[in-house]
Amino acid sequence: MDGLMDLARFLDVTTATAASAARPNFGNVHYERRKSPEQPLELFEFEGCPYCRIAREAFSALSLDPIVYPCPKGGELFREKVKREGGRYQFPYLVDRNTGVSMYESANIVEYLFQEYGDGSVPWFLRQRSFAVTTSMLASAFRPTRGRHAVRSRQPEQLLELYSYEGSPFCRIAREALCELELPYRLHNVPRRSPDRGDYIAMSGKMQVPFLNDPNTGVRMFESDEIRRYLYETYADGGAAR
Ligand SMILES: N[C@@H](CCC(=O)N[C@@H](CS)C(=O)NCC(=O)O)C(=O)O
Repeated sequence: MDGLMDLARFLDVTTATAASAARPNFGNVHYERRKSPEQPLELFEFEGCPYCRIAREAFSALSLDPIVYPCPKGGELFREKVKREGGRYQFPYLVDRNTGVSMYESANIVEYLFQEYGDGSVPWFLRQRSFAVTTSMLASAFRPTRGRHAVRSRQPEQLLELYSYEGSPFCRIAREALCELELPYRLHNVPRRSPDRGDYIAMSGKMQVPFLNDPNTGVRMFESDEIRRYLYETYADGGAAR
C-alpha cells in the first residue's frame, strides 16, 4: 500500500514538474507593479485550461492577488455567473471592480493587467502568442485528468487563501484540488523578488509554497500532497481523498 502511494506521489510530482518545464520559470519572477488594486480582481478559470494558465502567469509575474473562482467542466457554482455576466461559457474571464472592466481572452487580460497594474510592457513569454499557447497546451497535456472536472463539494463560509506562484509544480497540485472542488480562494502570488515575500515569510514562518490558510477550520499548512488530501477530506462530498 505504501509502495503504491509512493508511486502515485512520484507520478504526480513528475507530471506536474513536466508541466512546469513546458513554461520554464514563466511567472516565477516578479515584474514591476506600479499599483495594487484596492478591491481584489476576480478571475474565473480552471487549472487545466492552457489559456487560463497564460492569464495566471501574468497575475503571478505582477504579484497580484485575485480571488479565483474555479470553473471546471461540469461545475455548477461559478460557470453560470460567467455566462450571465459575459454572455458565454469561456475561460479565463476577468472582472476588475476597480475600473468596471470585465473581459474574456487571455491575450487581452494579459495586456490589461500589465497596462493597468504593471509598467505597460508585457514580458516576451506572454507577448509571443503562438509560443505561449503551444507551450501552455503542452503543460496542460502533462496533467490530462487534473484541474479540469468538477467534484461535488460543500462550500466553505469564508474564502480560503493559497500562497503560490504559477510555475511551481507543487503549487499546481494544490490549485488543481481547489479547482476540482470549486472552492473559491484568494490567490496570493509570491514569485521571486516579489515585494510581498517579506510579509509572507513573517506570517508563515518560512519561504515555501504552496501554503494554505483555511479560516473556516483554522488549518494552516504547507505540503502539496497534504493540502490536496486535506481539501478532499474536508470539502468533497463524502470526504473521499483522491
Ligand atoms: N482565445 C481564448 C480561448 C479561451 C478558451 O478556448 N477557453 C476554453 C477552455 S481552455 C473554454 O472556455 N472552453 C469552454 C468551457 O470550458 O466550457 C483565450 O485566449 O482566452
